[in-house]
Amino acid sequence: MHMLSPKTPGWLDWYQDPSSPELRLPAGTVDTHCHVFGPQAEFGFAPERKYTPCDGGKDDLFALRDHLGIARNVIVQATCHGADNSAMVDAVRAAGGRARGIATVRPDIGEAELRELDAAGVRGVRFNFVRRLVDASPKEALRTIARKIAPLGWHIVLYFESADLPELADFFGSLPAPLVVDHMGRPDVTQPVDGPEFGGFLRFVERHDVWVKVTCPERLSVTGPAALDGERHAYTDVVPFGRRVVEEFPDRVLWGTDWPHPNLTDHMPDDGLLVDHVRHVAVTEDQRRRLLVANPMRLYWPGDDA
Ligand code: 0GY
Repeated sequence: MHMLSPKTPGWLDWYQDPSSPELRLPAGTVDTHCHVFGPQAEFGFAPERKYTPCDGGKDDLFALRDHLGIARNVIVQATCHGADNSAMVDAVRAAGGRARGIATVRPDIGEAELRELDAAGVRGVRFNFVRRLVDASPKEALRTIARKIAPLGWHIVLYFESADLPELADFFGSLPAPLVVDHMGRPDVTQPVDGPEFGGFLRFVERHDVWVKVTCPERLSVTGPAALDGERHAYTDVVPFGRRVVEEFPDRVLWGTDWPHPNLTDHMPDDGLLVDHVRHVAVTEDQRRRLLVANPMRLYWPGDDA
């Protein structure tokens, strides 16, 4: 057996005993942003990875899904697995129709392999521009991938830092497939929600009919997990950003846990508290029904009733 790599120092493990949320999620809720890590002994990590995580396999993901009252998952290929999608595909298959996948592929991928991923439940690719996570890919290589996946009806999940959007927006807008943005484009939440940075992001979303994941308050927050007035109300500085996106684009917002929460070193979120955060960004039942059920079903299970 090969030697297992030690976890990146300082890296926190996912929360072992998540609380039960006060919010009862609507039936059919989809977690559109989560990952699997290994387990490493079964699905080794990629040599080019920038971090080595703890294990976070499909059984633990499905246990969390059931604990929180989630019906379905969209499992996004994590960078620690590079372009080897086997752990993600194994998890999607094991979910028996209750999961979809987002893959990482190289530009030389063939049609047969793409069709196999599609049959397994993959519905998109992720393009990652976050420098601490991946080496840069030439735009031409990404265009090639986009041209190959578009005929399958897949979409492109974009992960970037907010400061990089002005330089990337035209390229994104030229891609021949629907766009989905991770974590609200990672706004600097110390800037005003009406300021130029988030305003530029909202205009980009409007112009290109982009879908937005209202995810990762724990990653964006500066105020952190401290609960307000003893209530289950954390990450309060992120709330105005989530709320703005939900109000402006009620039919193109998506939600997810981001379990097992890669690369967190200061605190690890209680996933039950993350569910309760949803009450503060989607304040009406109708907003929550769209965010949690109707929108992700339209994107990932079109034609299926929740
Ligand atoms: C996220 C965020 C991060 C990592 C990854 O694939 C990944 O490694 O996505 C991050 O470090 O910000 O979406 O899980």
